[in-house]
Amino acid sequence: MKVVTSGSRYIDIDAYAGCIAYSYLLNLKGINSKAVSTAKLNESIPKNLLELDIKLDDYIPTEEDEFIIIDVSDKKFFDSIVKENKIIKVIDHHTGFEEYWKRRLKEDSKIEFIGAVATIIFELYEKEKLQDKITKDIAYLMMSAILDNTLNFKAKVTTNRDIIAYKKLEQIAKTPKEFASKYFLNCQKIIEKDLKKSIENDTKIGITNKNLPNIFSQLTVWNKNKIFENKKIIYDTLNQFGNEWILNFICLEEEQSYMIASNNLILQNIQKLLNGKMQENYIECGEVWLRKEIIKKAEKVK
Ligand SMILES: [Mn+2]
Repeated sequence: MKVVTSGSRYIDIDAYAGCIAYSYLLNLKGINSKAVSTAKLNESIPKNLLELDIKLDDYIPTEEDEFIIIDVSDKKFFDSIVKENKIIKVIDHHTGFEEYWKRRLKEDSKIEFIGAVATIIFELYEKEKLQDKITKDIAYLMMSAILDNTLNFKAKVTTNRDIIAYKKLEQIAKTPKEFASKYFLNCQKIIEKDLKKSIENDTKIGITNKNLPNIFSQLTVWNKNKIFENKKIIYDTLNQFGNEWILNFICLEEEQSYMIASNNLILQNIQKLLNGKMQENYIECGEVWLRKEIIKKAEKVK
């Protein structure tokens, strides 16, 4: 049995869609395979996608199992079911371990720095000339993964390959134009239902850069209004972690980030870095920033 799996702590829609779509591809080729995960599913996988007919598989481990890892290549983060010496393939788009896997797995290591792992998997269907076998449900999953991981194509990690794969999947799924806003609004519903938990789940503690506070949180929504009206929850949630924090609040409808911080000194520093428009107690950035891009930029400042 080939077991297609991903990360350990939580997985996002890219990992979820990637495991299911790749396992489906193997089965189409006559290779017995399962998509398996023991991780928590995060806010990027809304209820309507979990309710599709195609899902993760149940799994009972056997000695013969071999593992295919999707959307992660750092061993520390592999799903607990993975047996290190039984890994036969890695498909990922994160940097850091590409040399190691290339040496160990040769052409079975497929680590490429593009917007979404779902894009790589769509291209593998094309390579096998099996793209006509992609079902609507699988197309929905892969489209959602590309939307999420590229932030609706606004993140700087987006490549032309992601855009092309999405367009082709759009034809397969025959989705209306507003598929993207609907997807993000569905994710937003989960966030609004438990804002505190959503913020906690994406708060990074231990940033070590003199231009940034130690606590750096991130939240992505389609429309900010409801959450913006109730900023108290944001302050209360992040104040639990410490008194110096910043939140990168990405609003995709407006195609920009808002920066909210525990004090104005932090906001002034971030404004020097990103050149946004300072408002009373937040910054309007005018463009979408990802936390990892902001950290990278802060590290370049002497
Ligand atoms: Mn990904």
